[in-house]
Amino acid sequence: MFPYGAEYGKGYPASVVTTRDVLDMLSELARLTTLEEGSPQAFKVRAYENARAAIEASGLDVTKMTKAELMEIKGVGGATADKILEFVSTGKVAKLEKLRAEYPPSFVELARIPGLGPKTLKLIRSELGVEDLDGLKRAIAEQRLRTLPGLGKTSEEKIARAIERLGLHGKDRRTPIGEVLPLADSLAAELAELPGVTAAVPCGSLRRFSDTIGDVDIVVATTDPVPVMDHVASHRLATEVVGHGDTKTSILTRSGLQVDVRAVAPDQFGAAILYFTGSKAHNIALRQRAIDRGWLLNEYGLLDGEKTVASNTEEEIYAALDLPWIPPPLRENSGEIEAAASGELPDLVELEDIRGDLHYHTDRSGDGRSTLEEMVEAAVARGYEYVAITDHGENLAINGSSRQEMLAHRDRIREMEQRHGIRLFFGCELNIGPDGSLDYDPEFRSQFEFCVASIHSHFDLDRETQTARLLKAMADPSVSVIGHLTGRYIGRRPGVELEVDAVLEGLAATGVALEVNGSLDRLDATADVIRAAGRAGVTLTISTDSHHVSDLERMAYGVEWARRGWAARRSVANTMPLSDFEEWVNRRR
Ligand code: DGT
Ligand code: CA
Ligand code: CA
Ligand code: ZN
Repeated sequence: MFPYGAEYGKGYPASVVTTRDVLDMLSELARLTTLEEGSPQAFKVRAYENARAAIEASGLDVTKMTKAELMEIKGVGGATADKILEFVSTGKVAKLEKLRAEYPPSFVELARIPGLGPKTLKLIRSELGVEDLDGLKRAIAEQRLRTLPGLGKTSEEKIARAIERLGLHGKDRRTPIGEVLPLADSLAAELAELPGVTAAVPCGSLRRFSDTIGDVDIVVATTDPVPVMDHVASHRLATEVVGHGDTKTSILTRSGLQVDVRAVAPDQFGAAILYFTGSKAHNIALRQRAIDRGWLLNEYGLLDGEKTVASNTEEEIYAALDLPWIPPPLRENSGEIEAAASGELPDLVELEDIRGDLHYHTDRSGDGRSTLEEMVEAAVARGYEYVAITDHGENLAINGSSRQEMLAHRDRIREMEQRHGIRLFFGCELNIGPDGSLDYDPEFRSQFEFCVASIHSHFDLDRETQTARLLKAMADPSVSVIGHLTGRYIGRRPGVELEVDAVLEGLAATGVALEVNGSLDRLDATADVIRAAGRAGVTLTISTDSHHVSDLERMAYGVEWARRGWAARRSVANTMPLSDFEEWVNRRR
């Protein structure tokens, strides 16, 4: 059902540590270590993150390796190897347990708020006794934050605004999809392996590919529900069992995320996943269509009195209601049922349509972690016809490249193009300055064959200035696409404010494309903006912003997100065959 998922956790007995668990452990270790102050910590964080990425990219099972074997994986150091060994043999890592005790999830959550670095967090904790969001809100309401050294009225107000804009609401907080998807996919894959189970699918907002998730809803088709329920209730992810029944079990994970698992009979699976995928508004509208036909629609089936009209698959239920199957990302009752009824659903883009990636870094960028050759080989392995290599321009001081470095890079790119038989566009990710200016100069920029232009700083400028900034950048003839439109990080950084209509008008007029960024942390532009872009006739690109070979799989997320924005196949530039794509790129130059 999901385009992704197959690569995620293969399923594992609850008592045995898998490579996926090791990856999760390293992520958590990195995340919690960030909260510790000081530069050696930053070094450690990077070591954990690099090790995690290297292990994931290697595809190796690290649970049966010796220390020497672990350290043979490029990117895994001795200290990290020790932690992996400790985890595999005991199921725990002492260092992580210590960090968990020091930083409970309700405190960790505060680190998402811009302006609250480790130092400030430590201070508000020790001086004001702030332990969670509610405590922080209270301290702000009482104007106590501004009394601390290094803080003031301005930073207090800024933090208050960030809390509001991020929609952090304590108990009913929503979790960014990137923190939920791997866990839900791997749990579903695990349940699918249990005896009697024929299918297990994450439904709810996750299947609709919402960018934030309230809770996880997994539906399991099985002839034997009790072992499934017991398995979930005793799962190592569960820190609390909220409910444990014959057909429904709910647990809380350590971070406070609720997971509901429901078991249904295989012949009612279609009706159940339809119901639990929602959205509620979509369900209500569908139910009305059933009522109009004298029927009833619920989680057990489409019913005509005692008789079942359809229940096995979603397709059968939609068909009985005179509708084609509606893809889950569209199910928000925002016109999809009417469009489906009149045969006007968009011809949505699919993963198989994608012929190349257009936002792609190598270790030429300071934050890139795979070499050019590794990145090119990975693109070839995915069957791409073309890739735009877009390392950062010189203005991003730490990550950027000088003119000489870029020209040398171009030679290497040409060489790789020859060696690997794939069209490589010599490109750049230009940084958009606060006034809309770009890296290098017009003449130097004209040497690039494909440029993404993106905002990487000055997120607080007012709406008018931000809009003017983007309009100026897109007017430059070297620019083919605006990257990650607002610069948001889901749940962490709200992104710039824009006059969206003016920006879309500008894109349509200049022929510059709008990027759909497949990084689960970004998913930028938002789905509403993507949909509006379609109406305005703006061309899209779907890209991964890869910094490592393991990032290429984000293309599936980018496509799913574009579908949530109703993106039609023909509106996406990187579905074009190479010759058409070259023509499209050169139109502006
Ligand atoms: P979330 O968890 O807030 O991110 O959003 P959802 O959509 O996953 O919502 P959730 O978990 O409350 O419920 C999952 C699905 O179950 C929802 O999308 C539709 C269905 N559902 C839940 N409550 C109702 C209801 O009262 N009426 C109808 N028709 N459907 C419901
Ligand atoms: Ca849910
Ligand atoms: Ca739920
Ligand atoms: Zn980038």
